[in-house]
Amino acid sequence: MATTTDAAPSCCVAAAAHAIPAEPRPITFLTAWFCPFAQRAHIALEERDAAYEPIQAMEFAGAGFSKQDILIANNPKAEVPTLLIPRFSCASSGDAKSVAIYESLVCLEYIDEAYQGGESYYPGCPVQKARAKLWLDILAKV
Ligand SMILES: N[C@@H](CCC(=O)N[C@@H](CS)C(=O)NCC(=O)O)C(=O)O
Repeated sequence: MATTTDAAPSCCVAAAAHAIPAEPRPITFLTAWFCPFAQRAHIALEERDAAYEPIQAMEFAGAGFSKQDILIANNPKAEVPTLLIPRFSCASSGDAKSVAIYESLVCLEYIDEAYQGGESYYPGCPVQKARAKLWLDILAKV
C-alpha cells in the first residue's frame, strides 16, 4: 500500500548539490496488480518505507494489455514495474520532471541503494553478491 512517508533517497540527502525541496514528492510506481515482476518492486518499496504513489498502469485487454499513456511515455519497453523518480533526485537531468527506472531487478537495486533503512538485499561479500546475482539471473530465465 502507498505510504505518506516523506523519506528521500539517502544519496540525495547526502548530496548538498541536490538539496531536497520543502515538499519532496514520492516515487510514482507504475504497476499492475497481476504482475509478479511489479510485486518485487512493491515489496521492496514497502520494506524500505519509501514514499510512493502507485498507479495501475496496465490491465488485461483481450489477448494483450491496455496500457496507460504515462507508462508508454516513460518506458520504451512499456512494461511494469516502472519507477518515476522525482526531480529532487541526483539522477534528474534537463527539464524532465522525473527519471524512469525499470526492469524489476534494476528497480530493486535502486531501492536497496537509495533507501538504506534496512539490511541490504545483497550480501556484503563481493563473491557472495555475484553468486546471488547469478541465481537471480538463473531464476529470471526459468
Ligand atoms: N524483465 C522485466 C519483465 C517485466 C514484465 O514482463 N512485465 C509485464 C507484466 S507482468 C509487462 O509489463 N508486460 C507488458 C508487455 O508485454 O507488453 C522485469 O523484470 O521487470
